[in-house]
Amino acid sequence: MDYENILVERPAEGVGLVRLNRPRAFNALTGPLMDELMSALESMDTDDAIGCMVVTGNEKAFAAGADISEMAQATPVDMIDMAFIARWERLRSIHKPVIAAVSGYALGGGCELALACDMIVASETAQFGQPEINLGVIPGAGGTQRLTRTIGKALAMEMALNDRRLTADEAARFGLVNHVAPVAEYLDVAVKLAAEIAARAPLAVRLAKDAVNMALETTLSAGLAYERNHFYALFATEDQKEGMAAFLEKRKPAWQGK
Ligand code: DAK
Repeated sequence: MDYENILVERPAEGVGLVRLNRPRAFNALTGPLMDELMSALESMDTDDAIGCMVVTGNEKAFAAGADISEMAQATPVDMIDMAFIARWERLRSIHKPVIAAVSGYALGGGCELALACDMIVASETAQFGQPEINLGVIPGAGGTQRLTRTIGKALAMEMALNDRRLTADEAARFGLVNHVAPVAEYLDVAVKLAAEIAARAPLAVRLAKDAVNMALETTLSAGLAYERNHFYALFATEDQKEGMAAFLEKRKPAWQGK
C-alpha cells in the first residue's frame, strides 16, 4: 500500500516498523497521518509474518502533537465529525504488542501516542510533555489518564497544568519508559526488543498484553479472574503443549501460534 505520511519497513524477522514521516512539522499528527498509521498497524496485526510492531519518528521528533492548524478553528461538533476520537481508539484494538521508539519531542498527542503503545524505548534526547495548556486546552487523547496511572498524580498534575517536561532519564525513573539508549542506538534497541517478543509464543504474547492492559481498567479481583481465564485458555493451545514438552525434553520450543 502507498502511504504519504509514514514509511513502513521490516527491519528484522517478525518485526513491522512504522516511521512517522512529516519531518518539516516535527511529525505533527494530521488526520491523514493517523489514518495511515492505524491502517498500517491493523494490516501488520493480521499478518502472520509479524509478531511485534515498532512506531517511531526521527531523531529530532517522535511527534510534536496533533496538528494544531487542523484544530485551530474547530468547534466541538467539528472535532467529533472529524472522527478524531475513533482514529485514536483504533490503536486500542491492536492485538500484537506495539513499541514506541521515541527520540526528541514527544509532545501533546505525540506523548499520548507513545503512552498508548505497550512499551517505550527512548533516546537520551527524548522529551515527554503535555503542553496543551499553552494552547488553552488540555490533553484529549489519554494524557491525563495514562500519565496519572503510570507516573502518579503529583507529576501528572504538573505536566498537564504547567507544561512540566520529562527527560528520558526522568521518564525511565518514573516508569514511563522501558529503556533509554543513545540516539544512534535507540531504534536498534527497540527493534531488538520487538524481535525477541516476535520470536515468542504468539497467542501467549497476545493474551499477556491483553491481561496487563486490563490491570489499568479494572479492580484487582476482576483483573485476577481475567488473568486466570486467559491462563486456562492457553491450555487449549498447541504452543502450551509444545512449550512444556520442550522444557521437559531440554530443547528449544518451536512455536506454531496455534
Ligand atoms: N501542529 C502543527 N504544526 C506544528 C506542530 C503541531 N503540533 N508542531 C510543530 N509544528 C510546525 C511549526 O508550525 C513549524 O511549521 P512552519 O512554520 O515551518 O511551517 C514547524 O513545525 C517547525 O516548528 P517550530 O518553528 O515551532 O520549531 P521549534 O524548533 O522552534 O519548536 C516545537 C519545535 C516542537 C517545540 C514547537 O514547534 C512546538 O511547541 N510545537 C507544538 C507542540 C504542542 O503544543 N503540541 C500539542 C498540540 S495539541 C485527541 C487526540 C489528540 C489530541 C487531542 C485530542 N482526541 C482523540 C480527542 C492532541 C492534541 C495535541 O497534541
